[in-house]
Amino acid sequence: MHPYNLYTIPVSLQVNFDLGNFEPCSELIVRNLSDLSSIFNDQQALQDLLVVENPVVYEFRYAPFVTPVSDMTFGITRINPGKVGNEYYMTKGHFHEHPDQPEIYTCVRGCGYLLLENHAGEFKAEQWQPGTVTHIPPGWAHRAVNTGDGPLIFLAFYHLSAGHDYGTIEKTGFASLLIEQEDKPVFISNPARKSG
Ligand code: PAN
Ligand code: ZN
Repeated sequence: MHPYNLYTIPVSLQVNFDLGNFEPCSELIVRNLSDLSSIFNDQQALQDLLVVENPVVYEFRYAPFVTPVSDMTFGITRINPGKVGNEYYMTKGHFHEHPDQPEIYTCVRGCGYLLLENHAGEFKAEQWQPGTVTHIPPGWAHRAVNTGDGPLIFLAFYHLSAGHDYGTIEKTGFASLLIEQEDKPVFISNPARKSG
């Protein structure tokens, strides 16, 4: 049994696209820099930052609309602007636990990239601006990266039962990193890349 309310009659919520939140909201996950230490390449830069502060890298809010026969879920993520060394702030990234589960992301504010990688090691990067909708097919790990000066805010639509498998992509890392060079985002291959 999951702990969520049952929504057998239609309901609505109100999203604030500027702030990247919605009301009413009961489920909030905040990821600080210290929660994300394994995903950044420059470990020295990470440690230097953590000595001074432990900033919020991103916040993720979600609303599971669970009925006895369905579990559509709405989510909104706000990634703050920032970098660790020259690598931009980004989400942890994950595969879905269930291999038949897709997702749709919609960028509503800011700019960046969605990095995607499947189990065969095929890598793709989708450039984002407000209004970009990306379909994430089943079997593709996904990570959003904020390359802008302001927040990157995106909506997510998925099934709650899709689940999150963080461990698989954490072990290998994504094939490419997005770093800033001469004020521009540049892809480089991940020096810490391990084969799966
Ligand atoms: C999203 C993500 C959200 C936070 O709703 O869960 O953006 O990213 P991480 O889960 O990688 O920390 C989603 O893809 N749900 O399936
Ligand atoms: Zn997902």
